[in-house]
Amino acid sequence: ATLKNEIIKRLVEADGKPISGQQLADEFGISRTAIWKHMKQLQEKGYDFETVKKRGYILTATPDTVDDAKITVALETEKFGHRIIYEESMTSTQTIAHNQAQDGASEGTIVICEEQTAGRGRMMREWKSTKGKGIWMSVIFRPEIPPYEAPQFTLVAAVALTKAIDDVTGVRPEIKWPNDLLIQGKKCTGILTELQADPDRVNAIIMGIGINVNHEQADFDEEIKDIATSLKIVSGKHIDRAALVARILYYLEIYSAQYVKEGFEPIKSEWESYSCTIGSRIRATTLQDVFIGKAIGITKDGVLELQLDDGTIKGIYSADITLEK
Ligand code: BTX
Repeated sequence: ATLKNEIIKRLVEADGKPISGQQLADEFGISRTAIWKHMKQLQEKGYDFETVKKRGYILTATPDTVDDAKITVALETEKFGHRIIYEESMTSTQTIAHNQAQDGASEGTIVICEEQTAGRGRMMREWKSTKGKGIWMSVIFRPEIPPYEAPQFTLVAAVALTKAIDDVTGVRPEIKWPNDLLIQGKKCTGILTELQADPDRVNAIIMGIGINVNHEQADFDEEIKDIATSLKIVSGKHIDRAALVARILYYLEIYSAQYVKEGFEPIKSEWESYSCTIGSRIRATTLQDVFIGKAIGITKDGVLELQLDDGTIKGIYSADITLEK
C-alpha cells in the first residue's frame, strides 16, 4: 500500500508533467511491469491517468475517498498519519484502533474508513456513519500523562478540530463542552476519548473523531435529522475529506505536543474563545445528578465551572450539557 501512496504522491508533485514508467521504476527500484500493475490497481480504486505516448503518466483524477494515498499526498506532519489503516467498511474505527494500540502501534497511527457499521458515541450510544460522506477516524496518542488528565485531551482535540475545519471550509464551529462541535446549534462533530491505562500511567489514548462532511440534509436518518448538520450544508461547498483529515492531523500533532509539554493553560483561552457553553445557562446531567446554573468558565485543568442558583460553584468533570432558556 505504501508504494502505491508514494507513486500517487510523485504524480501529484509532478503537477501535470508526465512521468515515464521507466523513471518511476528506477526511482522505486522495481520493474516497469510492477509499476504498470500498481497503476492498474490504482485505476480500480478510482485514480485515473492520461498516458502520453513515450513520455509517461499524468494524474488526471483522484477518487472522492479518504484512502491512504489521498491522505498521504496532503500530509504536512512529522509523524501523525504516517501509518494509515484504511478499509472501505469497518465496524468501528475505535475497535480496530484499540487492537492496534494493544499491539504496540505508535503515536500518530490512524484508522479510517468510508463507512462504519457499528459506529459508537459515549456510553455505547450509536454514531451514524453514512458511507462516503464523513470522516470516521480514530487516532492513537501515546502521551506521558497520568490517566486523570486524559479528559483534557478531548478539549485539546476540540480546538485542533475547530481550527482545521475553519481553515478548510471557512466555517468555524463552536465547541460545546466537552466533546461536540456545533454549527448554528447543530452537531457536526463528535469526539470520543478512550484510554488504555494502568492506574498511574496512560499507555494509549484512542481518540475517535466523527465529522459530518458532505452529507445532504436527506443523508441524515430520522433520529438525528433535527440535531445534526454537515460542513457541506453550512458552507455550500463539497469538501475534500482527505485534505481535511490532513489538516486535522497537522493541528492534532501541534496541540497534543504543546499540551504534553506545557499543560492545558496555554490552550485554555483559545478553547474559551470557541466555546458556546461559557456564559450560558445550562443543564448538566452527570451519571448521578442534574445541575442547573451558569457556566462561568473552565479551570486550568479543563473542569467546567458551574455557578448554581444559590451562588455556589460546582466543578463538573463529565456530563451531558443542554442549554437552558
Ligand atoms: P455522544 O455520545 O456525545 O453523541 C452520540 C449522540 O449523537 C447519539 O446518541 C445521537 O443522538 C447523535 N448522533 C449520532 N450520530 C450522529 C451524527 N452522525 N451526527 C450528529 N449527531 C449524531 C459523540 O458521542 C462521539 C462520537 C464519536 C464518533 C467517532 S467516528 C470514529 C470513531 N469510531 C467510533 O465508533 N466512534 C468514533
